[in-house]
Amino acid sequence: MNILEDISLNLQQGKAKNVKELVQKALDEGIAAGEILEKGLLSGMTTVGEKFKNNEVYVPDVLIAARAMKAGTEVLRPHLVSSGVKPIGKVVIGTVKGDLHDIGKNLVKMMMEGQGLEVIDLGVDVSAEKFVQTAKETSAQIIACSALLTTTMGEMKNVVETAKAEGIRDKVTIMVGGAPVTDSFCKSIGADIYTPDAASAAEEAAKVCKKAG
Ligand code: B1M
Repeated sequence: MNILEDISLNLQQGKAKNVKELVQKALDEGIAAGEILEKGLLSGMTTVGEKFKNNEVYVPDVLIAARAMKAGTEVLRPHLVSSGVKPIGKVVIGTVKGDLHDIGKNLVKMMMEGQGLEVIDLGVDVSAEKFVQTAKETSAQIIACSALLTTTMGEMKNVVETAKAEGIRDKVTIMVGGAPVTDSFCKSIGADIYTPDAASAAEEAAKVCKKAG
């Protein structure tokens, strides 16, 4: 078994300490941070998701796998995030109201920071009012909403509507993403940009800020 498969397996088993050590070992061996993320951590999490869907593992198993994922991404963080550079723009990010999934959102945040953006992280279960109020107060160029549940993705429409009601719709770009979200959903709710993954979200956000600034 290669080290990336080993990371994936240990993540599936929720062995946070092993995951942390293996990620560091992989970095020391010269494997790129992006490859460790994709082929080790994300691959393990995808398997956990499939097993969860098939009732082969349950919520507590998913939680400990998520904890191992976090431990691994923390080791990768310095390799994905550039430091000491003047931010090119400001993003308010969060997982929408009613939704507690934050692994994807945290990755988007990390990648955006890597693109030189300042990211204000509101965490999970964030109301439309909170997204808009914070964007208003901080003059952020972008609101980035993540949702993992089909039952919560509709909350993104409230973000768009609240931004209109608060008079900032023309000043802020609203980005949406998360497993159930699609480009056609993005268009149907009047949001601006849908991206399928964290890296493309960060690239698009950087483009928006470079254009504005
Ligand atoms: Co939940 N969960 N979960 N869960 N969970 C899913 C999402 C589910 C698909 C599992 C399944 O049935 N196969 C399912 C949703 C079904 C649906 O809505 N159709 C589900 C369910 C049902 C639930 C509960 C209702 C279970 C229950 O209690 N019975 C419950 C809901 C709680 C709540 O939120 N209110 C629940 C709870 C949990 C845990 C707490 C146990 C845990 C979350 C821990 C945490 O996040 N801290 C959890 C997990 C881990 C998952 C799975 C297994 C993995 C999600 C994940 O982190 N993936 C997930 C199954 C799956 O996705 N395969 C599942 C890795 C992550 C990197 O991917 O977040 O998609 P993702 O992010 C991607 C892209 O989507 C994108 O970038 C990332 C990759 O580059 N992206 C963006 C994300 N946000 C973006 C924003 C952007 C752009 C791109 O622009 C702004």
